[in-house]
Amino acid sequence: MDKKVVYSGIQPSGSLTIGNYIGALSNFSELQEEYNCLYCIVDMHAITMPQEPKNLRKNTLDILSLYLACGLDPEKSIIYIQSHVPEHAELGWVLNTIASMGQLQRMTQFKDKSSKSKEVLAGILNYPVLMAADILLYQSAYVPVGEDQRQHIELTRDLAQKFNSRYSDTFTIPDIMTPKVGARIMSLQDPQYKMSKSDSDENAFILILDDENAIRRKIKRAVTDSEGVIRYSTEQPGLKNLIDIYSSFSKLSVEEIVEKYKDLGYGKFKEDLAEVVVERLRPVQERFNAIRNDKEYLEKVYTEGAQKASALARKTLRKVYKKVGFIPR
Ligand code: AQP
Repeated sequence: MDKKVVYSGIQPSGSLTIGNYIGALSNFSELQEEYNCLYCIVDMHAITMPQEPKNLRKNTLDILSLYLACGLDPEKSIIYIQSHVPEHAELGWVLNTIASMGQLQRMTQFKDKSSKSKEVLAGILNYPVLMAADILLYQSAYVPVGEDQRQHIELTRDLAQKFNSRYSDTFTIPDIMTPKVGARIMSLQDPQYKMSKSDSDENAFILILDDENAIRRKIKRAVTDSEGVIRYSTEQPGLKNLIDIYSSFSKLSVEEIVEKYKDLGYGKFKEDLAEVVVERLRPVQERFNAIRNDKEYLEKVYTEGAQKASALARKTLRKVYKKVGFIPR
């Protein structure tokens, strides 16, 4: 029997944070054995916020290199760049014709991002429809993403069900797949907001590619509280977030971490946490450095990836076009 399909993507809208790593990227490689996986670099999503073209190109190849550095294997998974597969935009258009404005305007990400921009662009509103197209094109069963994407996966399911009931069964209804710990890593400076790569305060996030000194400095400066006691509680959101990061980056459970540090101060806890993060990221950074300058290899990976993805995407799109009544060429 064919394996089920897993689909995920990351926007090249900046350098990746440990939030992106813990919530999504670090879970990708182990899924390769059990599922047919597609991992995309979603550059068409990235341009829904202004991007410097030179940076977009650099970030796209950085993420591709990070995918490979984190153990994604182009022999096992399809690794590609979204704009290389035009079927995403084509299915996105069809889905836009069944998506309701009200539902799109209720999306938290739309509300957050549009409240921060002077001009509200249509791309931000339509972002989740394109994301639904990404997922549905490949008949995906599971989508490994962080908790912040739950609402978008719900919308994807709604659009798939709407299309299936209007035109007969076409799309697999996907499920979200989130990690048990670390599905929502928060800002180190203001733990009521999620850690985001586009945060203007660089102390709010740790980048996967940050050097050792930066990692230690940012953890030292991370906001905690004046309680001075190591507990895992919503009343100490800064500390709770740091415990989540510790647990995700080590083999220790939240309970084991609390037990280990309960009589030690925040200083010792932060020092050890920094060590754990540095050591966990070191091999990823080393592999990244070895891959990033091999332009020929990167080009081979994304070219072959796009060919494989396109063949699968065409199959679904052909069905969709036929069902809505378009005349085949
Ligand atoms: N703070 C987070 N905790 C856990 N998971 C997270 N993800 C993002 N932030 C966190 C997950 O990372 C994957 C890729 O995200 P994305 O780049 O496609 O978009 P995003 O969710 O909008 O991420 P950012 O970092 O906040 O980007 P910007 O600042 O450009 O908007 C997704 O699986 C996401 O859940």
